[in-house]
Amino acid sequence: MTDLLAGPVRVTEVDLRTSLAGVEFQNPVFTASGCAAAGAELAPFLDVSALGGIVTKSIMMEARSGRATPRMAETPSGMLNSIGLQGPGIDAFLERDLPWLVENDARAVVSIAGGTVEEYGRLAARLRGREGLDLLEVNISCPNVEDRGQVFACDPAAAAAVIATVKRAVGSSVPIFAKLSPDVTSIVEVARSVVAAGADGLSVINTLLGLVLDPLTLRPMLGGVTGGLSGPAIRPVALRCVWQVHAALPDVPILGMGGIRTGEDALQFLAAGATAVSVGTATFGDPSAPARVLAELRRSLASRGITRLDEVVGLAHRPPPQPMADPQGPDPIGDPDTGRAGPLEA
Ligand code: RRO
Repeated sequence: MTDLLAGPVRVTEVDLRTSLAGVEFQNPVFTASGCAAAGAELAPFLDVSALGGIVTKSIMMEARSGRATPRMAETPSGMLNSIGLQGPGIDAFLERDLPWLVENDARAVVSIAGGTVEEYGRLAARLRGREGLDLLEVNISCPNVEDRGQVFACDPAAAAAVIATVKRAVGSSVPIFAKLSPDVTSIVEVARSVVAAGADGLSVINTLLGLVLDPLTLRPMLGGVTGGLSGPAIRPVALRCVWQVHAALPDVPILGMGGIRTGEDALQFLAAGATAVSVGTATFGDPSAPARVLAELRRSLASRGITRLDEVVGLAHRPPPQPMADPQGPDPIGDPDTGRAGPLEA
């Protein structure tokens, strides 16, 4: 067994390959949806083919200009965004963006978003069987226009309806990951509901709904009033969600995200139960962040003597290693492996 906490530092070759619902990726570091459009913007800063994959900005049926500006506001250790699903629409995406990813040897995780269950179904049908589509991420953090703008991801039944429809549309052609919102009482309840409806994996988590006021006018900073909070400020929330979902559904692969900025952050998400991670907000300050996080993660695993990624996935749920045997004599409270009593119990 690998002792993660003690022992001399060994430098090891690390096998970083990971598998998400049966699809193998060369490593577990992906971009996060919404932080790098469809990947081309990152190409001047990193090799897109060297990452685990590129997760695209959520695409809708039609082109959209998004919400009123301003669309971003800084917060302590994070930021708020209210982009409003700006995007080119599925036709342009299929004609230009997906082929670009294929031509550049990037693995593509395509994120889709809809205002109705039916729109999700139509998007999924357009993507079925497309060359280069490795995974489908279903962003259910969208207002349901048929239900007073109630966010799909905040209602287990509505979330399940989206996933069941997408599943019917793609069949077994591509695994689907449901992207969950932390803005719920029980993220495990939503996770169970979407998995029962056919989700092959879960992306955990989307941003948290927040508000920033302009300190001078005391009015909302963002044109869209509220926005999604991301960055290191949400990392403990995201880590808690990954932990809870993995504890409840240990066989369901998780793409973990929320404030990951370093290889050590990524390692924590893997230990909490993620099979891969997405780097999002960190990319705005440092467009090479996903590549740096990957390099740091590799070093961090090697320095712990870990040779395969699956040694660390879910590790935080296992009991910590027992202290080394005391060379001075028997442990006074007994041997935890044999159960044999020590002197205090004898
Ligand atoms: O476009 C957005 O404003 C947006 C989306 Br679709 C999302 O899923 N999460 C987010 O923080 N912003």
